[in-house]
Amino acid sequence: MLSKKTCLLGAAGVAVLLAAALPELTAAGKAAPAAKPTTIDIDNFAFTPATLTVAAGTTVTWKNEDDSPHRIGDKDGTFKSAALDTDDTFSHTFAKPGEYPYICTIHPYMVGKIIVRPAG
Ligand SMILES: [Cu+2]
Repeated sequence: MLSKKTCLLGAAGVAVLLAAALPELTAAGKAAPAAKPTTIDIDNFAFTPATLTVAAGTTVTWKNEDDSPHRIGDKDGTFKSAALDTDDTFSHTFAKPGEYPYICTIHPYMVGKIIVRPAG
């Protein structure tokens, strides 16, 4: 009787240990990519890359490599830069998943899109 009881407790104990260990391993594996900054070059009146997919929480930086000023803004007003002169940068952190089409508000034919996936 005693040995049977001990065996049952042992199986339950292993299950508890596994349940405690697995979420930690999963979280550690997915934490790294979200913190990586990402840069979009503005060159020759175009955004490169034109479409960028990032994890939620990622900070995206635009850098103006043109001699002409550019000003970034999305259609919903979520983010908006000042006019960027040559070598100026603008950064925005995308906290919420979704699609964010944007343009250069000085040259509206310049279009780009940020796609934000849920973190993890
Ligand atoms: Cu422009």
